[in-house]
Amino acid sequence: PESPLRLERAGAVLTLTLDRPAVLNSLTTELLRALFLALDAAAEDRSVRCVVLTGAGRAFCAGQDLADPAISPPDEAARASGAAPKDIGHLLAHFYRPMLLRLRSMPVPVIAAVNGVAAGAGANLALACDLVVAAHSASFIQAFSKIGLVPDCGGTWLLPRAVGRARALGLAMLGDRLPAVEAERIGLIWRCVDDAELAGEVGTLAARLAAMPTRALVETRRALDAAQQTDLAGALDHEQALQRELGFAHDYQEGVAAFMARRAPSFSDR
Ligand code: T3D
Repeated sequence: PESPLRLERAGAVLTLTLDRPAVLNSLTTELLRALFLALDAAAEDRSVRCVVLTGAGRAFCAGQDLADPAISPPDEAARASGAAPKDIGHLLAHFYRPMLLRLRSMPVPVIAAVNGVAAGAGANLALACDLVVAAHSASFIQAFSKIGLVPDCGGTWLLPRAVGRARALGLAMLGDRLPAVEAERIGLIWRCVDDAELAGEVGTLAARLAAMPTRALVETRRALDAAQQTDLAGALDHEQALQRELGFAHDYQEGVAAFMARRAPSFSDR
């Protein structure tokens, strides 16, 4: 059977495409595992310097596949014969959690190219990426409350940090469709671009990030996340330690040398 995840390489950029367009690229355990393994392999492959995550067809991702036979609730007949209801906690622990932690700790920048609707876990998967670029026709839906659940895939952590408690609660409780242009306006995503320009804009951005000092970019993500849990003095200490470490690295030497010589730098640390 064909893989639900498509992998494409262009130079140092790896594009991962969620590829189940008939069901809006909703996530099965098979797709979640494929995503984890692809991210893990990319993390090991030093020739990869940027990852792009996108969806095939008209959607980015409609979240958990609510009909995945691997986790579907028992039907009436099965329930009558004593089958247990599905254990969503198990699904999260074994498939979502490892995938999301793998994504957030990638040693390279990750771009979400949100080509269409991103709902439920699909929305929070996109928002967990470093830079989120969405097509004008795309939208974000915290669909969880509509089926009696709370935001998962890191949503409870990400949303209030990104847009504040008031907006996070509005989005998560109501589960309304948030158009990409609004998502950009409230600072939930990096950019909203014309549909026809999404692929080109993301390609340019990915190539640009791939040519940048990867280690510095990744430490920037980590430092910003870590700073959420500390006071100013703690953040200053962390900045100082990182700057010290990066100051000994090749990319810094190269960056300064290139600036002085008025030439383009050639970064290689990862
Ligand atoms: O197991 C658990 O519950 C664990 C939970 C984990 C976290 C979650 O992700 S919970 C949230 C799950 N996702 C949703 O609740 C979203 C469900 N989808 C929708 O609300 C709508 O599809 C959209 C708003 C995203 C898009 O609407 P629309 O009108 O553009 O498309 P559609 O007609 O609803 O969907 C097209 C097809 O995709 C359709 O199949 P069909 O009728 O053509 O055969 C639809 O059933 C299928 N589809 C869409 N989303 C899912 C799905 N199939 C399975 N699972 C889905 N999540």
